[in-house]
Amino acid sequence: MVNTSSVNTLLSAIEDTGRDARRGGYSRPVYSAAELELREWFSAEAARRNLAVETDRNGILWAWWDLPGNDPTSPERRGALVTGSHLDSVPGGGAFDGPLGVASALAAVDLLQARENSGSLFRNRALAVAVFPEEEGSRFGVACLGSRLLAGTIDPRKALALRDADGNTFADVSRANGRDPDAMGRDDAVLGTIGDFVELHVEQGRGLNTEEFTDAAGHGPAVAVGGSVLGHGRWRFSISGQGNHAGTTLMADRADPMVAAAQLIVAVRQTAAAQSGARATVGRLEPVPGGTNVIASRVDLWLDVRHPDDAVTAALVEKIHGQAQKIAAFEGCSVQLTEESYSGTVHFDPALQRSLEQSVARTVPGAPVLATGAGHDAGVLAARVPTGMLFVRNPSGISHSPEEYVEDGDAQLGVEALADVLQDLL
Ligand code: HGY
Ligand code: MN
Ligand code: MN
Repeated sequence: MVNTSSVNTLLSAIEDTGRDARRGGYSRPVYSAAELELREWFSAEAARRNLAVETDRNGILWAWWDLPGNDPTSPERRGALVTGSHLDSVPGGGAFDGPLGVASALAAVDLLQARENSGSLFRNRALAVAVFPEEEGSRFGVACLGSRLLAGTIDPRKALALRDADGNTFADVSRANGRDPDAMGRDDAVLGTIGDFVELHVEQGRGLNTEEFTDAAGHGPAVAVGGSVLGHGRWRFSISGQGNHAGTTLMADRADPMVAAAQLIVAVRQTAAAQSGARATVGRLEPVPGGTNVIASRVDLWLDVRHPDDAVTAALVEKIHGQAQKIAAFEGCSVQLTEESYSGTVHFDPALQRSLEQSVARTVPGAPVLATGAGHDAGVLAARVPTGMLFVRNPSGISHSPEEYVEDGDAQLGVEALADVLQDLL
């Protein structure tokens, strides 16, 4: 009998991996020592469950629970059921964004294997737990890089040329971690093994915690079914001015890109606040050279814009670009805009969503269907295979922060709901 471990035990085993003393929380960029340690942890936990662990050409980890008698070396895995999520994090991220989905998948396998051993589960297809690299895009700048490569929704040449803050290309780092960059990109053989993909994820936002679903005593459904993923993109503004000395340059003689950047950030907030349903954020700004006594010569800043209607997102970016040009000109600077990534709004497969609603209702009656404002690999893979999501209640809704949190009991309910979902789909 495989010694099962609860999702909370699984998560506590990695609670010290990749802690960020300066930012708080965790910094686990793809292929960093921390993320590699998490890959080792995952592979060991999968092996303990007799899952066959493989890494595909794009660096995606697959842990296979093949059908009884299937030879894992040459199985007919077409149309398998896949669950999982990611292990990489944003800088200073929380403990649950990604790992909750991976740990819950492993804990759900425990429940399913116990049900099969007791004769209450019959499977007619294989199950795999997948771990997608660079979901956050924290190291190479494009979110869901692994699933985009698999799905063929990013040009591999563009992906492989992406550079991290130290100038390493994704190609070099992938090669250093055992990949062949020339083989990376859309993988129809792997896509053919995915019949359905279901991702469990910590809720990011307060959907489950609104009065609509939770009473004054805090009682309400701990799990929701995903309905859609908000369209979202990332754009880089490079504002160039005149680098100079902070002490010898009179105020009237300056072309300071930092001042232009500051005005642009305020304009971004005002523009988004005026458009219902829009979210726009500048969370990252890099002055060059970045000295205390130096007027910057250039400032790069990154814009994240999201809205349910892709046309509105495009119009917002266009408007912000116009504002940036005016502001830069006024400051004697120039500005360049580059789109780094974009994913349109995705509605999950309706039939799969209905199946998830029915299965989840057994463990979590009244579980609602919620949209999410966060991007996910399930949103990217929806372009190629039926995908669905489950969200587990996060009391504060805070995410991409050390304060992200899930109650142990809710995490366990999430595992039971996921196990029921997987059992019904198997
Ligand atoms: O940015 C996102 O929404 C996701 O967390 N990568
Ligand atoms: Mn995230
Ligand atoms: Mn995530």
